[in-house]
Amino acid sequence: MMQEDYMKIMKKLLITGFEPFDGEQINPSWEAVDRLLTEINGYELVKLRIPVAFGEAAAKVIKVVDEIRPDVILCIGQAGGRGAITPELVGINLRNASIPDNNGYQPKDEPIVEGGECAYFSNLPVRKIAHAINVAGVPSHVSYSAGAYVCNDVLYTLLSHYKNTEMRIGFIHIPYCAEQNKEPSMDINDIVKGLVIAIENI
Ligand code: PCA
Repeated sequence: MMQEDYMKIMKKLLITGFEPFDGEQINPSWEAVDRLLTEINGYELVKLRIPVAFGEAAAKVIKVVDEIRPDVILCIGQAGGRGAITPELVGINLRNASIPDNNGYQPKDEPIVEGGECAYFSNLPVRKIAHAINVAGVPSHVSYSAGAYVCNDVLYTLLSHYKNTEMRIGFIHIPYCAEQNKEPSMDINDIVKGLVIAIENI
């Protein structure tokens, strides 16, 4: 009985990471999500691995949101070339891919939602999150562009889909991890540490 009461007051956070893409064997976003404890800052974490596929990735998130009704959705993705953990401020209504997604689809200058708003801001406190991660010694700053590939597709689609709800939605890009032998990279433990701090500050 007590256990049930306790479970009822736990808030739920759906956290997603991506499958590998672009010839990589791993995606550090999923590696980091997989390593997180399942309870942080009063949130029960539900972890979901999503495909690097336009449309499909966001649809999978929405399906699980409908099932589990989380309070927060936090999506994580790899941003090769970045050296810091970067909470994204904005999702834009644009698909433009320099490489095909994992279904072989490579859109060029297409809207995500035909006739939709140009952009939506994340409603997570991205500055507070970036600051807190930095203070803990892990490089972090706010990003003003999640790109126009699948990560932005997921962020924009979720912000658009839940725009008139209480749903809190954020996206954090992370660097390559050391195992991928690409630069710049970040130790997976620092990536995990950064994500924990992010969850502590949402
Ligand atoms: N990064 C890509 C998609 C999947 C991922 O991890 C992006 O930044 O769009």
